[in-house]
Amino acid sequence: MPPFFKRNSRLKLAFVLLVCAVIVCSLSHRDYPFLPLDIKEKIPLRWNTAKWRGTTNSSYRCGEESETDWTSIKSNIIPAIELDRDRFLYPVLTNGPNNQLIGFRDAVYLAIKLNRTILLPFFNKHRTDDSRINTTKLIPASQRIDIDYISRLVPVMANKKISNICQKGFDDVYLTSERALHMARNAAKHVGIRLKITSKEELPNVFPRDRNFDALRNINAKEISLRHLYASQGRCAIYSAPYRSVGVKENPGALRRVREKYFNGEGSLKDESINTSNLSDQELYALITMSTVKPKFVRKIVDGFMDVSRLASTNYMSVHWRYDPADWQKRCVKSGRRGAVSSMCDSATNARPTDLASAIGNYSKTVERQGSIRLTTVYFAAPLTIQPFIEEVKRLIESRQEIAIVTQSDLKDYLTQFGDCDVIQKNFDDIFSQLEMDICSRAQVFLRSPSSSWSKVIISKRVASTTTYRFDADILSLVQEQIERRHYAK
Ligand SMILES: Nc1nc2c(ncn2[C@@H]2O[C@H](COP(=O)(O)OP(=O)(O)O)[C@@H](O)[C@H]2O)c(=O)[nH]1
Ligand SMILES: [Mg+2]
Repeated sequence: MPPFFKRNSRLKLAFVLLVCAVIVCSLSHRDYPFLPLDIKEKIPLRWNTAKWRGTTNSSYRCGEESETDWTSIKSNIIPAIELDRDRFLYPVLTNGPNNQLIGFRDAVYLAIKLNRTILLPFFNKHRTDDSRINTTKLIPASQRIDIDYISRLVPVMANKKISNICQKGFDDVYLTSERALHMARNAAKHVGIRLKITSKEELPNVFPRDRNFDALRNINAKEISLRHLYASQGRCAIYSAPYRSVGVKENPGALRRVREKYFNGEGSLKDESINTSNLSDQELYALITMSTVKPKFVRKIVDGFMDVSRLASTNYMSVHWRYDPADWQKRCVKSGRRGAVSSMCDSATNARPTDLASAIGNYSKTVERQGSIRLTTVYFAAPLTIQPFIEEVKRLIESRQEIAIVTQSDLKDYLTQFGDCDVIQKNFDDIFSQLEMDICSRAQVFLRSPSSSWSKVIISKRVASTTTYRFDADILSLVQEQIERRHYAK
């Protein structure tokens, strides 16, 4: 410190304050803390290492430190569709996990049409997920999709690269509705990247500018329309709240055509480049749907569970019952419900465990009669918030001794072997839901819950598979028949 400070304490204080002010200024210049980037892209399991505690069917173990192997992806995978690797799209996903997945697919579609590389986003835990409170709400992309699969289709960048790639800020904000601007601002804060401000209006560079724009209603999937709507050349664009926002969605015919032409028997893309001008918009969307599959660790855990529970060696029917009071049924208490929602609410709220047990038992007999498929077991999936309801259905089905039943209590037992696996414990509900989806999607018959994206994602997967599932049906209608029978029997 200069000698004259020793004599003058006021000057000394002023000097200290000045130094503090400089430090504060330089920190705030960073705009936002680099929060989620501290979350490592962990994948729970490792493969081809020691056998797990002597189990015979698996050669994997908990691998806290294992991360997406980007070096291997870069050196071994050439994407079927090449995109500009110098311009990027960062999707901001919204609502429940399967809405996010569909939103991610929309974002990949837009990225292809705009010739941009996808920066992998974070996904979010569902609002009923208890672990949001103790740990984090964020889920790295590698815990929701298989990064190898999407990398075979298009080039994608690791989330952590965003601080380098977009360090000067997001040039443009692509909106799906006016509400999405607020979400883009929040997401930008989270990843620590500012939205560039246009000089005159002090607003971010927003596309489209029409305040009444709503992508759900007025969008056209054609490339020319999308390029016109999101007409900007900036390096980094943030795409806020995609969900059914590109004017195209899964189509059964397109899924089948694409599977036959571009995928091999195991369901991975053939190793050849794809010229997108030879594809219809629906076929392109089908390619994306089939390239966004569950992560490998989810599939591996399910392989193990299927063996232990004997589902793998039986003909089983899976049932998804989505209608929990804690989440789905909330829409039923809103005033003014009409039409389809109203009648679904009536069935969902009146359904008793006996209705489900009878509906499941009767339908398995119908399948046997009409399709000569003897179903010996049911896998019954439902949100963790209605465990007592599930257990009651299980008890009733077991007491009738017509068909065996496996539920989440069996899956939970199986998962106790991963008790020391931190990633699984911290994201238990999220991973559990994905495991149940995978179990449901492999069944010989699937009874879906209408209005649920959880069910819808499974249906697309089944439509795209090499098997034709003739007996897939809607559980709510089957249950409604039982409610009516009960009513008229009074
Ligand atoms: N474990 C489990 N969770 C479920 C099931 N159905 C719904 N959930 C929970 O509810 C969420 C559903 O949210 P979302 O993916 O938006 O699907 P949607 O609300 O049905 O359209 C999931 O993420 C789970 O947390 C189920 O059958 N099993
Ligand atoms: Mg939802």
